[in-house]
Amino acid sequence: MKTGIVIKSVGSRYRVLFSDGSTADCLLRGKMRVRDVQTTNPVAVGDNVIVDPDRDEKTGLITDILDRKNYLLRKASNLSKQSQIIAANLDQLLLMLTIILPETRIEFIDRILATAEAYRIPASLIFNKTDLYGHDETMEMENLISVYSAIGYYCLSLSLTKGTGLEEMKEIMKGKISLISGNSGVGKTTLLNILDPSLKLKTAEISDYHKQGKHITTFPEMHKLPFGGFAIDTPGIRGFGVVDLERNEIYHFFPEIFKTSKHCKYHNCLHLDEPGCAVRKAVELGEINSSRYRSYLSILNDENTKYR
Ligand SMILES: Nc1nc2c(ncn2[C@@H]2O[C@H](COP(=O)(O)OP(=O)(O)O)[C@@H](O)[C@H]2O)c(=O)[nH]1
Ligand SMILES: [Mg+2]
Ligand SMILES: [Zn+2]
Repeated sequence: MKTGIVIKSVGSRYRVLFSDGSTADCLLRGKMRVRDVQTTNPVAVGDNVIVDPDRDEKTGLITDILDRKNYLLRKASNLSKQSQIIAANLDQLLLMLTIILPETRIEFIDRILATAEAYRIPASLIFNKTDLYGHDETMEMENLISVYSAIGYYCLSLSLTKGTGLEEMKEIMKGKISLISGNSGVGKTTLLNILDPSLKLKTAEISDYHKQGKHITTFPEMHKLPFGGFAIDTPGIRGFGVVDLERNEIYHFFPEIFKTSKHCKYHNCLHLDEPGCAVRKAVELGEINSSRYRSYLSILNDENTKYR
């Protein structure tokens, strides 16, 4: 028996990396107890698994999954009740975004951050393509950096084309399992290729964005970084729904709203139009950013948000 970490799913097989650097493509043992029947994939990248290797050690059977520190889910499809585990045991989520080409919507940022909070995964904001920014874009980035750092999110600006910010980027990724998320076209794959030139992953031309289908079912792959740690790219994943939340729980995942909510008159305040709501007051006073509050309302009122 050996312990390893799942780095890729290949059909019904899972590629497992062992501490000596070797890998094996493994099937799940038929009788393996699967804890969560609501997911389409019982094993995901980042899972630590016990493997019973075959003779040649190139294949084997996964006989058990070790307890997960955390995991991220997305709904398998809009109609499905099932969800897919995107990845497990994440140390951090790095949300890559760009002010232009493409423009990243604030609500998209806040949805991803709230999801990370819900799954207790520390998140940082990585602003890429700064080489394309003029005065207005730079101002907008600085504004977002001040909003999000005040809440407690680490922010970094980057130009992968010029290489600025790259050393800081390596520093925060070193020795950790990082999920790189963000809209298509922001530079996620470019980053991985720079961190490990041997990967030679395919990057997309900007004109290709619209060609990307809505229901790409590719599974994420985990790449070992030459300086230690792993990075998971999320191709075709446009965002992850905030799944399995109570309606009155959403604001827990907006740290600054949660903090202020302790001063609301009613303990079950949803911060809509209840009397004595400290959150609304803080928004009026500019202590809570109004776009963050709008994102909160939008998640709360989104019929696609699945409530328990
Ligand atoms: N100008 C500029 N272009 C970049 C930068 N980083 C990536 N790109 C380009 O943006 C496009 C999309 O990058 P890609 O890595 O495929 O994005 P992904 O969809 O997030 O994986 C490619 O043409 C890259 O060459 C950057 O810092 N500046
Ligand atoms: Mg990509
Ligand atoms: Zn309130």
